[in-house]
Parts: sequence; C-alpha cells; structure tokens
Amino acid sequence: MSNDHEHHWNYDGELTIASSKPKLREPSKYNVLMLNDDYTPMDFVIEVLEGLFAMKRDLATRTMLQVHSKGQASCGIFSFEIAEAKVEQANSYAQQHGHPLQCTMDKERLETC
Ligand code: TYC
Repeated sequence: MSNDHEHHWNYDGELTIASSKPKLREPSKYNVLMLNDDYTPMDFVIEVLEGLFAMKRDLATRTMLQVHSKGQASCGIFSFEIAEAKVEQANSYAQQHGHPLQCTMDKERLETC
C-alpha cells in the first residue's frame, strides 16, 4: 500500500481511496552550546571553535567572549548525529588537554512545523 493514500471501505461495500498528509517529517536540528567555566584558557576555546566548528578567528573570538560574559553561546546547528559527534569531540579534546571546557546539545524548538 502506498504511503500517501488511505484506503477505506464505505457503507456500500466499495473501496474508496482518500489522499492523506505525508507522514514523513524533516529531521530535528540540534544546537551545540559551549558553556563557560573559570579555568579553560581563552586561546584554547578559540582554537576549538576554529578547529572543530570551522569559525574564522574573528567569529571564534567573539563567540568565546559571548560564552565568557553570558555563560553560553551557540557553536552551530546540526543534525542529531553531527551535533552528538561535535559535542563528544570538543569534550574529549578539552579533557585530553586537562581543561574543563564543556559543550552540550539542545533540541531546536524554533521550527515547529
Ligand atoms: N572563562 C574562561 C576564562 O576566564 C574563558 C572561557 C571562555 C572558558 C569560554 C570557557 O567556553 C568558555 N579563562
């Protein structure tokens, strides 16, 4: 049976075929957030934003300063799998270098259709 039609038997015993809404949805997107802490050096944060989130030096610096002053900032919006991989790579890279820097992911709630 095809995906975009619903089949019904009506009261005369005849088969009717009605179109229905497609049931496929766009995959959700996830925001990767970087969190502030008191110990990670600013240069290290900029390096992560450049290396893992492909930011130019100027944007990486402004994003780092936003995290520093506001507590967190977005590093980008990705599919679930990519967001998960970015968070894991950022957190393990920071840990390997002995810094408490943490990223986390948050489901995007903006587009609700
Ligand atoms: N607050 C840190 C400091 O003063 C810098 C910092 C910025 C740490 C951004 C984490 O995500 C971060 N050295």
